[in-house]
Amino acid sequence: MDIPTLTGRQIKYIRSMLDLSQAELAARIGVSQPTVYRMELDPNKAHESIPVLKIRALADESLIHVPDHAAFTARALDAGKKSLTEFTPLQAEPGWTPSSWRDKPIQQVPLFPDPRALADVEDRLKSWPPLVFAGEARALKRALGDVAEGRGFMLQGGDCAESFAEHGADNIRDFFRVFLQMAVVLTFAGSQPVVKVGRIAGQFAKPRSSDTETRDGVTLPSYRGDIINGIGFDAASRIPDPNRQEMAYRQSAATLNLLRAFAQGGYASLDNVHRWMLGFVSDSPQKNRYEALAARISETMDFMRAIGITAQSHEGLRETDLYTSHEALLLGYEEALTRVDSTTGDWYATSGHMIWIGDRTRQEDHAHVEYCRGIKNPIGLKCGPSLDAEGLIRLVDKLNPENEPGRLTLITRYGADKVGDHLPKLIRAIEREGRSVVWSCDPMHGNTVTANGFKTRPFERILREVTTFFEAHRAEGTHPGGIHIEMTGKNVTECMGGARAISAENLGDQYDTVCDPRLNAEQALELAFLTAELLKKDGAGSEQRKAAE
Ligand SMILES: [Co+2]
Repeated sequence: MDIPTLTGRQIKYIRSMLDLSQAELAARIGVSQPTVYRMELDPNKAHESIPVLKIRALADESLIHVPDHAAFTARALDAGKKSLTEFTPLQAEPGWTPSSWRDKPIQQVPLFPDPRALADVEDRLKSWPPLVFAGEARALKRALGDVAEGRGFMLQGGDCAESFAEHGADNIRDFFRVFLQMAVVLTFAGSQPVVKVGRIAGQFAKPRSSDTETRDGVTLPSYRGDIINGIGFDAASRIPDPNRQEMAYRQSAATLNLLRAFAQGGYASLDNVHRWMLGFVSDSPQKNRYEALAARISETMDFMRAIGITAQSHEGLRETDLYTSHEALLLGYEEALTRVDSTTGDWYATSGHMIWIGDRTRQEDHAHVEYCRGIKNPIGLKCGPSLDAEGLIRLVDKLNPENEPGRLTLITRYGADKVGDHLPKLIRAIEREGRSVVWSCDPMHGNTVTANGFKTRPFERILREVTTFFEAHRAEGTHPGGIHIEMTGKNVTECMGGARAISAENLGDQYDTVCDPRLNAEQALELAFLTAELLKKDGAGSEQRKAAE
């Protein structure tokens, strides 16, 4: 008897005809998903094994005719290389599943030495409770829908990357306090409702420009964030360890628990607006400014109390909504936490309320876009200088085909010198096509320079990018909907400038970040005041426009 063989390409063909993910096919033939992944890896390699017999049997059962391997190749040779990608149904769009990204090309994947250990961790995570709930993600999408329509402002911020070492109650409290102060400044000085989204409780994975790092002739895998490997420059730290995903999950759960308590347990009550300043450096340049604003808020609260509206009787004065977000980079982890919402039957990422796609992983036919198109959470898309208007519209088609307000936030990150050239083109394309998006400005990632041996960001450039972002939107008649910043509640010296004028020489004083330089508490608050002024001007501008119409 002839032993049947199948090539990687034939196996993928059969699987796409059966409309199964790699994990689903694996379950049908009694092997692990990595086994199927490996069989499909080389399209030209022939396999003969019990699993292959079973795949054959599945194809026969479903009356699937499997073309000879040579037929695929001949067709491809016939029509040139390009037609191979058009040769259905190999590349046909099968239905989305939480694992359908595994069939796509992917960037920024760590190489786990033991795929079985990785699969075991992912299986365990699948049985663990969701970190956030679908209803909360929908509430955030509604709030962002208002921002997309010009009502409100989104404040998104937190660490570049969270770390296992910095996980402490003080860090979380300090972040929350400064974030709340910023929100209050934007709400009262900018006269806008503010949607608060932390870059927290899940922001652990980092894209890198190189897979390896070499020091003194030693080459090791690059540090990719605490969820993947350790920052120490030794082999034991740098080899990707799947068990770190469980640590990241547990740290996210603990962080979220404390944030929920702060947001709803009374700390966030506007009655405490003065107390949030406690612990802030007493000679801070922002102190007087903030105290003056806090005094105005207290006066307003006194007035409201006099007419019977108190923090005790009104939830909105007593509690706040704080949402979580992170870059959805490590898709195996995201997949394991993707759950069906029992009330709607839709799939949601439950690793955070909002997730975003990074500038390095936004290729429209690749894995990260594939994963994000199928979940219903609000999604962010980082837009850098390499994204042109046509490419953006194709991505918007994929990620928000129903044009749902609040579904998609475009987070632009150009650098102070480039934003004025690039942003208007994207705004015009979105306006011309009538797409609903939230426009947010990331003034951090395009403004990184090196000074005195440190990676840093000049505050002046950060502010200039935000200002130009507002001006571009004012010129196009669109709504500057938010800012996305890297910040900490601590008094670090990582970004230069600000009212206290941190110099290149000061950078070494307290340079703590495990990744990119962050705004410290004073700089973050200063940015909030300056942004509030821009918002106020913008609000006045749009009223004048309306009056003129
Ligand atoms: Co960063």
